[in-house]
Amino acid sequence: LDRIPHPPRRVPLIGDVLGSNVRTPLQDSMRIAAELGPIFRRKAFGKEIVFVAGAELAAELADESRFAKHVGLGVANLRPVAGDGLFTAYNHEPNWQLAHDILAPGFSRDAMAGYHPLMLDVAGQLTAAWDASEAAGRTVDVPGDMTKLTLETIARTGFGHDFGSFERDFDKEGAHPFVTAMVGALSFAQRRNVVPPLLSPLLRGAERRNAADRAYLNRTVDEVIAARRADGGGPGDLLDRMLEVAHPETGEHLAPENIRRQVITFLVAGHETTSGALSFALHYLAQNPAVLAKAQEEVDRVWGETAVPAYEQVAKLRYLRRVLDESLRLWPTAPAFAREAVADTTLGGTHPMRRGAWALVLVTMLHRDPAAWGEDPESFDPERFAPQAVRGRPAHVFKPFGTGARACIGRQFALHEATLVLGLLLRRYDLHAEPDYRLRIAERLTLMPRDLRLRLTRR
Ligand code: MNH
Repeated sequence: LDRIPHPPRRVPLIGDVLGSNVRTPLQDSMRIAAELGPIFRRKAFGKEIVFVAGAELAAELADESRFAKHVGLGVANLRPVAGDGLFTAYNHEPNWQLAHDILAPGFSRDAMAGYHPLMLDVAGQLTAAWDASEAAGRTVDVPGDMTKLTLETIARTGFGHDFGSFERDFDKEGAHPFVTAMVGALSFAQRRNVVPPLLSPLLRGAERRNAADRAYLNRTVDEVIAARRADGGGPGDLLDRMLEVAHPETGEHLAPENIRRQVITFLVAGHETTSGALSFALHYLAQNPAVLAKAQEEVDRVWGETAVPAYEQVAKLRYLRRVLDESLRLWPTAPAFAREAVADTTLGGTHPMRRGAWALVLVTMLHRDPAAWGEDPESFDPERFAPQAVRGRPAHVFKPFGTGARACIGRQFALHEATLVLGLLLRRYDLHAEPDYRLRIAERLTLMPRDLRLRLTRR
């Protein structure tokens, strides 16, 4: 550990907290990475965390024969909410493999084609709301509306549940209580990481709120399951799989308590990150008129006169997909993941790691390593994802969906949903940034462009 650099001013007991802010732990780590290089450590309140920011070391950590997902930090703090659900399960917990094998077919091509009409319905609610804002000359709240869209999409496609997000009057009623409870539980988990144990009595009020949030999440999920059971089954969606499908080899079923955990897991994991990805992409489109024009030209050409794009027409928006990838490169909305050694090993030939020792991959910095991305990694350029550019790059340098066996199960779902929605929006509107907007990043467990509003005009 001694050979790994750390910030210069360490304070006894509290550690490297000078110049850091509880609201921006990720952006603080990015600044430190820029100074200290591809591997460094930060100490906060007795916990020492090793960060990997460079492409070469990150590629080693992606080697599944030597490393695996580590459930720690923010992920472990979600266990009270998500238990042994897919995202928060320890590698050794039997429910991970069981649920993975039962649910993976729910993300096959066929399954996705089945979700497509429901995704279109939700997108239609978004454009109806945006048409009204456009007609009234109002700007739109991008992260707020994208969160409504992605929550409705996963709830309806996965579980046949309608939260009615678009029918709510946000100014009068606020966000949907499920969203409020979820954001509350996520922020609480985040805060847990940065508040020292000595100060944790100060969290008592927050802990009570957190317990109430968790109870609300559980109650909502139990209602959704009860409704499905009362209907005697649904359209073969994720919830049907959870309730009915047996493991193809062992014949085992998911237990009721585990189903509750999985539903919460999918409602949370299935919407926050996609909402951020859509929001960042819309920001970059509005800031780069040439990119916007090119993407609009593609949608007009590829979709042509088709009023309603078919499932197969979405993946044909190749350029728009590059826009999305480039947004996820600069702001991967799940900005870090942890990897642990499966046996004693040496990282980068110099850093010995015992079995179980772990490091955090700082994906935002991996995605800015000049060795992989060139000398101007901060610039937004979708051409970085043109096929010949991708072929010229080493493996394991683009990891917005994590890596290995525990990588994102919802990747194709998110990419289909986001590309579809961006295509529909660009076909319909020109996007105009607010003149004085400067991108600022809001950090929860996921990233969002803070206070992003756009003005629309119908094309
Ligand atoms: Mn998703 C795991 C990013 C959309 C469901 N997701 C992961 C991981 C990353 C990630 C990174 C790995 C975390 C780790 O190693 O600790 N996910 C994203 C991003 C988007 C996204 C950037 C959108 C953009 N995820 C989705 C969607 C769903 C989903 C949509 C569901 C419909 N993700 C999951 C689940 C896991 C996961 C479930 C855990 C998989 C496992 O461990 O088996």
